[in-house]
This record gives sequence, C-alpha cells and structure tokens, in this order.
Amino acid sequence: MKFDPTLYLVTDSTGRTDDDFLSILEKALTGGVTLVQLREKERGGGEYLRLARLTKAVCDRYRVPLIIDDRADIAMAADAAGVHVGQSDLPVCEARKLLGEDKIVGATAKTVEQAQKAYREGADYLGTGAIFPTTTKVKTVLTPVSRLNDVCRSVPIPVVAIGGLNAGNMDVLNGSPIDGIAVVSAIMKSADPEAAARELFARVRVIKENN
Ligand code: TZP
Ligand code: MG
Repeated sequence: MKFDPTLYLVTDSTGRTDDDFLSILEKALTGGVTLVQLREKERGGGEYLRLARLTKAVCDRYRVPLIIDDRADIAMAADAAGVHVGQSDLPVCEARKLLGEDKIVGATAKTVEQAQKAYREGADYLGTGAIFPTTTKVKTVLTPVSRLNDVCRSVPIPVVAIGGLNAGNMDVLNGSPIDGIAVVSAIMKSADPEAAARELFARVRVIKENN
C-alpha cells in the first residue's frame, strides 16, 4: 500500500474523551498529517478495536492510512492500513505473514543492524529515535542524529525520526536524509493542532527538499 511518511502523527488518547481525541485528530489531518498511528498502551483489545474503528473512519475521510501500534490482530480486525512493531513485539516477518503483502508493516529500529534485519524481514518503513528526551515513552534511550543518518543510509525504505521533536528543535535534522518525522506531543498537546501540523509539515518538507 502506498503511503507518505512526511508527517506521521502518533496518537495518545490518554485522559481524553473519544470526541476530544477525534477532534484533535481531525484538526491534525486538516493541518497536513500524512500518516497516522493509533498507539494505545493501556486499552484492552475490545477498547483498542473500538477506538481503531472510530479513528479509521476519520482517517478514511482524509485518505490518510491508519497504522496500529503493536497489535496485528487489531489492525486486521479494523481493516487498518498496517501495523507498527517494536523490537519486543511480533517479529516483522510474522506481522508480514499475518497482514499480507498489501498492508504496511513498520518497525522501530535504533541501530543499523536492527534496521537491516527489519528491512530483510519485509518492513515498509522504519522509525528511529528518540532524538530528544520524551515523556511520551518511558525508558527510551536517545539516538544521536549521526546514528539516525546511518540507519537512513543503510536501507532502501523510508525512515522517520521520532522522539521529542517539535518545531523549535527540528533544525537538528537539517541535512539528515530522513523521509519524515513522527510526533506525539508536538501535535496532540498543542493548543492548535492544525497550526502545529501545518508548521511541522512545512519544516519537514524543507528538510526533504534539501536531501
Ligand atoms: N518511540 C520513540 S520516542 C516515542 C516513541 C513512540 C515517543 C514520541 O513522543 P513525543 O511526544 O513526540 O516525544
Ligand atoms: Mg510496540
């Protein structure tokens, strides 16, 4: 499935009502988010699936693919565009087998070795980070930009940078051969998610144009 990783919104619905969450999502999509990941660490399967279906309905209206974090079963049940797996989740090759060739399988890779393995097993894109400290993910080790760049050059699939990124610190990625950025807080916690998305998109586009 075709996708554009330029501005990848990873969601966090913690403490929000469905309406509140979906309204932020819609504003972010209006602002130019090109790919969405539903990332739910606290919800059980039924709740995760329910929110996945609601989220997909909004993403579909904007023709933006929805990726489900961690859970290939939820991705399949919701007919989402794909799944994102970390190093301690389902192996990429198993996710690929379950979802088939037409779906998107993304993987977290913090090193060149992990990146090449994920690529060999069939990953469509990689997420690498954390570039900056983040409160969104606990126990995250920082990835220097030099390593991010090595990961980008080590595989022929798109690589997105993640972790603590916002419009004020993204300049650190100038000259990096990334294909996009993934953010949670910079959009989900913004007072104006649409404007935040618009600014981030514009900045990533400049970085990509100079690649
Ligand atoms: N993986 C590495 S850092 C991170 C994930 C899921 C969280 C990014 O969230 P934020 O709020 O954009 O720092
Ligand atoms: Mg995971």
